[in-house]
Amino acid sequence: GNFRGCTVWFTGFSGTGKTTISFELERYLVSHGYPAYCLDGDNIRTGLNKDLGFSEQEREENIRRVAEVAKMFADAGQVCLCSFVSPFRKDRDVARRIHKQSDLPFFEVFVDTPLEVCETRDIKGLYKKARQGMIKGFTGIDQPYEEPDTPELVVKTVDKSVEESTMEVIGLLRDNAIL
Ligand code: GGZ
Repeated sequence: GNFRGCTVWFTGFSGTGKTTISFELERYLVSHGYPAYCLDGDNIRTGLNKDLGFSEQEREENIRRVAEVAKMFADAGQVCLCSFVSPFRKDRDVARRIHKQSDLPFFEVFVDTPLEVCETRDIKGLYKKARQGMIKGFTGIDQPYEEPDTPELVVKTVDKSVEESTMEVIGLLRDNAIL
């Protein structure tokens, strides 16, 4: 067929549900015959980027490397699903540019879950540690998060199921003739 790869870039605070949505999306796509693969902190920061921390400069380098890898996945015909806090607009713009230079579709999805909700969920207990000062430079606590101005999609997760959020992204891919 005429299926082409692309990258879907999820951005938002820790605990928004980026990774959860991207795993559900991967499951949906693969079960419908579309090759898809997830990249996130758990598989990138333990390997390729294990030399990087969370300073502004290290996040910039983290995002740059991930974007280069995602570009290759997309070029190989995969739907590459990237879930990174990626708090800085300029870094996300670099990721976009890296794709556009190779003529590969890039979709920025802002997972818009309020900080209070993420902090209340606190799945990994990281917000508590950040509040106690045990983790420095935590996004939303003592480092900024710059909201996207013109993302391709905004997903609000409050009072919505993972399946509903996932279907919104599927809709985006359909609207753009990826699926
Ligand atoms: C933000 C941090 C931090 C700090 C560790 N700030 O919920 P998580 O645990 O699994 O997602 C967060 C992840 C962020 O890594 P990214 O590679 O996505 O960040 S970035 O895109 O900004 O480079 C969180 C955990 O790692 N974590 N320390 N200080 N999140």
